[in-house]
Amino acid sequence: MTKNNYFTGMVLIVFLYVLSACQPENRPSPERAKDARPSILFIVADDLGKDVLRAYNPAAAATPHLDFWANHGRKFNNFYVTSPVCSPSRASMLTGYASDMNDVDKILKPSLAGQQPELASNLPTIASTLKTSGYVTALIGKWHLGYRPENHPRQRGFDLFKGFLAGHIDYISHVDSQGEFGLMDGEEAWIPEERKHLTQLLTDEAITFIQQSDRAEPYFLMLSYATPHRPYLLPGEEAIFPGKSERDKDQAERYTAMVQLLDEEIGRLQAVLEARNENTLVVFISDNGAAINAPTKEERFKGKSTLFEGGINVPAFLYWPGKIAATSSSEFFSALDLYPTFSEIAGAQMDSSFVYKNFTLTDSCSGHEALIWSFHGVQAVRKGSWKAIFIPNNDSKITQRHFNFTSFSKHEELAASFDGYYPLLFNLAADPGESNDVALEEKTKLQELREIYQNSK
Ligand SMILES: [Ca+2]
Repeated sequence: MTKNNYFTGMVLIVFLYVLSACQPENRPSPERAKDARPSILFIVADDLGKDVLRAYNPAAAATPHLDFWANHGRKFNNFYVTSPVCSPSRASMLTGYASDMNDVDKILKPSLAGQQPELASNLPTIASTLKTSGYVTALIGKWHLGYRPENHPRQRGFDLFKGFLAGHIDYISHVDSQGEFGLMDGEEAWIPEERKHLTQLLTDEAITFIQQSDRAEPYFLMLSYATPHRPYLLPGEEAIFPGKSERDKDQAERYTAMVQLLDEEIGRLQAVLEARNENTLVVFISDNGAAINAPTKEERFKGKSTLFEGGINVPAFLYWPGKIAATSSSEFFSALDLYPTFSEIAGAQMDSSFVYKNFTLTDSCSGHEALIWSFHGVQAVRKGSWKAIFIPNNDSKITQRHFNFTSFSKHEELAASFDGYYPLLFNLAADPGESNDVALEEKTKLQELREIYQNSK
């Protein structure tokens, strides 16, 4: 077992260790009539940070449509994804297993198609589980969990797929970074009747899908936007792919404009859902934190691809009128809780070996007692207000990213006590931005968090 495998192998075990004893209330039983079950609209944004939504940051530009769902549903203030980048995070969302089990611990690049481990073939996805349970399932938008034919979305539980396999395509030309046209309808090329901005095109498809549903069977629609992932392009602008370089100027402003575009498109969806007035659960999350938007360079580099809060603590909310009251939770929840949540709501039969089946996001229970992460050898633990990050002593890009552009010191004097890792420690109650490393002052607390990690073996 390689060192990386060794550490990612602990992730699942630790989630087991920290699992809270939540008692579900009023769960639907599998015997319910099919048409009584809600349809599920699962929307995933790409690289969307919390700070650009007014619902999380009063100083942000207004995002009225997303804020409506957040403020009229269950808003999570500490919802964590399992990874600070796209593919591993999405693999966990769909399977309920961390990367040690789902096999995806790195970004799946189209340039390495067929050469990297893809989504584990032995695991059901939420789509296949709900499909077996009688749901009509669809993925509209980004996949990013494999390029092999056996890992095509239609082979992993989705009745319908209209979208793209890569991490991102040009919003205007719909060509990926390799110069290949990216849009697919099932296994075929998807040539839209009208060339639109990708965000608008995906919304159009989602609306068509929802309007064509006849309610004889509920649906599970994963609407997987690329927005606001780079390249930052707005409707009416010229394409970048193929052949051109991304614009360097005004990246933060352009990112914010992409968020505004996403919010407008959410507004279109909301109008359709409201008009149909059906029993529909909406779940909205981001796959990881922001890549660029931050007022300072240091904060910017504490986002995507790092285990700082900016990389893994994401916007997340459930909206289910008449079922879930407007509440806000600061307990710890995880993207691993999505699979059991959707399965419970659908009354679907989960795999008998699935370990999180008594824990769902709609229950009025406390969250996880603690959470851990492992990403490219960097490890993190959160318990209560404390968060520790253990950074290996190597020169990898990910490792260095945790020190580059930040003011943190490598605690050489502590490394011997922490298996050679450089520790950082933050008290998030007093320091939510993780600016004040107190590893040297709080060695006992640091050791406690280290033991949570180690005891998970
Ligand atoms: Ca992402």
